[in-house]
Amino acid sequence: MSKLWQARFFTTVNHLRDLPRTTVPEIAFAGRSNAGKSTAINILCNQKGLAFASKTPGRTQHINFFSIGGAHVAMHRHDPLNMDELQCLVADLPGYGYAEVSGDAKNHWQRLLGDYVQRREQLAALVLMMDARRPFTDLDQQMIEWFAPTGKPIHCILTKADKLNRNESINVLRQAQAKLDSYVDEDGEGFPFTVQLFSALKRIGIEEATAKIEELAGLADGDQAPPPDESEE
Ligand SMILES: Nc1nc2c(ncn2[C@@H]2O[C@H](COP(=O)(O)OP(=O)(O)OP(=O)(O)O)[C@@H](O)[C@H]2O)c(=O)[nH]1
Ligand SMILES: [Mg+2]
Repeated sequence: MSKLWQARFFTTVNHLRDLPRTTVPEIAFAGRSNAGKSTAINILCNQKGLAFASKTPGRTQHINFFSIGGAHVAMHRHDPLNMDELQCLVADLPGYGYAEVSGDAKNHWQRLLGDYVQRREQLAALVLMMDARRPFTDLDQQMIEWFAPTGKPIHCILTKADKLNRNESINVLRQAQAKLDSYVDEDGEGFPFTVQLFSALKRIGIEEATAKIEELAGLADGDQAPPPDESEE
């Protein structure tokens, strides 16, 4: 059983000043609206209604945080002792690129996103969810360029792989890896960027994503967290 299965709703944030004053590592799920972020969080946490997933794009407009460890403790900012058991936070970021959202709201959350990914020290890694049929849109690349200078890992998850046949899947994965390898810093060094295929519908890539996220969140380390038992998933 994965540690992610312990996830509980923690808090919703609409302004950077309200970010939780926690120090545990955070893993943030970013991606275009409708890419499948909330659906993937629900699957990975093995809880149907945890992150709101819907057929109406643009529904996740705030940053929703979920906690791992300290499972029954919601955020009490004035009572940090309650957070002793907290091990990690998972953030479901507002989807971007939803054309029908008006100017102000769009600007608000694009700024919220940009500032959060660039400045949040606790953010350990970004999980970038992209529809496998059209990965690396301009806004996805913007996200990568915002985050790359932090030197932290990005794990790309190509969602809805059930829409591709076997050959298409192989090609998309290969092209995505090549695209990620093409990012280099001023010294020509690559970045810690990885990629995989995923389908919530056909349950493709769940174990791979779980293992990667646990590793990035520091949940897979030695004594505090036994390694996930593959046979139970
Ligand atoms: N075929 C298929 N559809 C999926 C998959 N994952 C999600 N969907 C569908 O894609 C739509 C959007 O999924 P969400 O999880 O709400 O997307 P989101 O990225 O959270 O969207 P926002 O909250 O708007 O940012 C829903 O209709 C899901 O049922 C998948 O693996 N395969
Ligand atoms: Mg969502």
